[in-house]
Amino acid sequence: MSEPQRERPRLYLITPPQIADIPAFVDQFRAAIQGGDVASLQIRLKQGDQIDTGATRELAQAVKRICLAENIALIINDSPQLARALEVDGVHLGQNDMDIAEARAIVGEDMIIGATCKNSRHQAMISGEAGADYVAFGAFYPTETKADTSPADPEVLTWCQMFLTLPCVAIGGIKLENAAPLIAAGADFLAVSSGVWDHQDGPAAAVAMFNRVIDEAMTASKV
Ligand code: TZP
Ligand code: MG
Repeated sequence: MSEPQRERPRLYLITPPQIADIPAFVDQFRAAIQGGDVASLQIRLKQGDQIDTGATRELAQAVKRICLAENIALIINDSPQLARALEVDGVHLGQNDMDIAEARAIVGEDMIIGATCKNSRHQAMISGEAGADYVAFGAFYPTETKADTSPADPEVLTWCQMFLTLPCVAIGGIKLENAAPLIAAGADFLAVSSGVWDHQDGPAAAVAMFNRVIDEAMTASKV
């Protein structure tokens, strides 16, 4: 008898780092999620190294109802305080942001906390012990969306499938053409920004095609 397959991987959208026209972006987001399955949206709006609080608030308020209606988890980057104030579903923390335990005390038991682990199994284990709900690895491919990335090896995703119970998110430069090996290696979620928003056929077509790539890669996956 064959082993039961892991759950179908899903798409985790990340906003571009800057958005000039928030209402226009909300329309793009609405279109994108008509393209196919989307698990979550992370609002990651930056002014230099800092979170752009004003734009984050505006966008969160504009997409909250859509996310609720479509069962899409709305996640805020960097700030547990802001995630709590905006009553979103989760917060995503980098290694230079707040400790997971400290963040948990702010956001409460029910909010999702995601932890960036770059390429570190050790970081993933301690993040899990501290109460993270998912671990994110990357950057798997070169990206222009974030300046200070370091390379990650797809093997870390396989390790995560084998040894951790937490879901793992793959991030960094993921496009339609390079996503399949990450799914085959064990990614539970593909976190994608420019690969969706800047796709030449538009975000809805990109979401549809990413879903097709996920289905095809799962058929071939050994993990
Ligand atoms: N963290 C590591 S790489 C990255 C982040 C936020 C950027 C992801 O954006 P893209 O455009 O999908 O490479
Ligand atoms: Mg951060």
